[in-house]
Amino acid sequence: MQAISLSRFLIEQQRQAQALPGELRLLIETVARACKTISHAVSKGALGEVLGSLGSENVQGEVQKKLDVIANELLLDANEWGGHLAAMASEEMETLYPIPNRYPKGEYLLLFDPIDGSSNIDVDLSVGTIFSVLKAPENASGREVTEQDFLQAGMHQVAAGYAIYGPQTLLVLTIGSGVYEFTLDREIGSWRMTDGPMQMPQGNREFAINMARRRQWSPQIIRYVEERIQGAEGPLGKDYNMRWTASMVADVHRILKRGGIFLYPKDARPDGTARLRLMYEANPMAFLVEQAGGAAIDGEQRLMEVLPSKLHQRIGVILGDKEEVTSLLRD
Ligand code: AFP
Repeated sequence: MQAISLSRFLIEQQRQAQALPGELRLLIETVARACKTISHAVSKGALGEVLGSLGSENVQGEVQKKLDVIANELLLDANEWGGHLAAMASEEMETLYPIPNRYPKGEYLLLFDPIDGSSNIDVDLSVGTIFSVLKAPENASGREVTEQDFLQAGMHQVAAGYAIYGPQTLLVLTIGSGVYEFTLDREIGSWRMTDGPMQMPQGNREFAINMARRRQWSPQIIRYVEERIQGAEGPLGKDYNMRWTASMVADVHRILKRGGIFLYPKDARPDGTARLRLMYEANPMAFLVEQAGGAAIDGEQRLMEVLPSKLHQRIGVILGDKEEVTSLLRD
């Protein structure tokens, strides 16, 4: 039987026990459609004059790649008129993006990292788009949406997902009842379900961490990694493998498909800086990983219980194999 389309999947989810309100279905279809356009832009590379940097910096103080801005604009343009959103927020924009008054407003908040893994764009490695959906607070209707309305713990997400622009273009998403993967059929421009409900294989001895940052790690992380590098001769008596793609979407997708653990811990120094962003990187990935049977912590607590204090807040991220992640909480 031919793989079912994203539209059919969403309509069937909507029909089952009202698991999917119509406005949320429209939101997901709109984001999925924008990701098709982003995939097309990414795949053009130098021929589409989309590589390289703009010379500007985003709110994170990071050099903006042309595709960061192109993808950001595509997501804003695709979503602002549909009537399903109260506002949007993006890694590439300092403040929230209110829905223009000329368009109807809805009850959802959409947050996204338009291109995650930007440093990989110019060398043709996988990049992706990460998105998270929250409901706007009840009292937000009829007033201007504020940044405070976005500052909800990850457990309140109603949907999350990513597109990964690699050898295939995939969309992986959850609406709280399992994780489903769709592959873009470029011949007809349709997302077709190719996996799901996904359950992350447990016990795969593969860890993902940027080893060059070892001097910033806490003793707990140093011990965790050293024991795995010692392999069969070490205290664990088993060999481990390591991967690091510098694209969270690619690392998380590999973990969802074959297991393992991803670590980007916060620095152990007193200022405790971290790299990854809570609202539109850590939280959506934590939702997906938990829905696929894994675990996600910030180093001390469950990621999806962290109450955000700022829209672009950074946080330590350790996620994947439930046993591997919870072993860090025990140490
Ligand atoms: P960019 O989007 O700036 O390339 O950052 C990607 C990322 O946020 C995440 O996708 C990676 O896991 C992580 O940063 C890579 O960080 P390092 O460059 O320090 O390895």
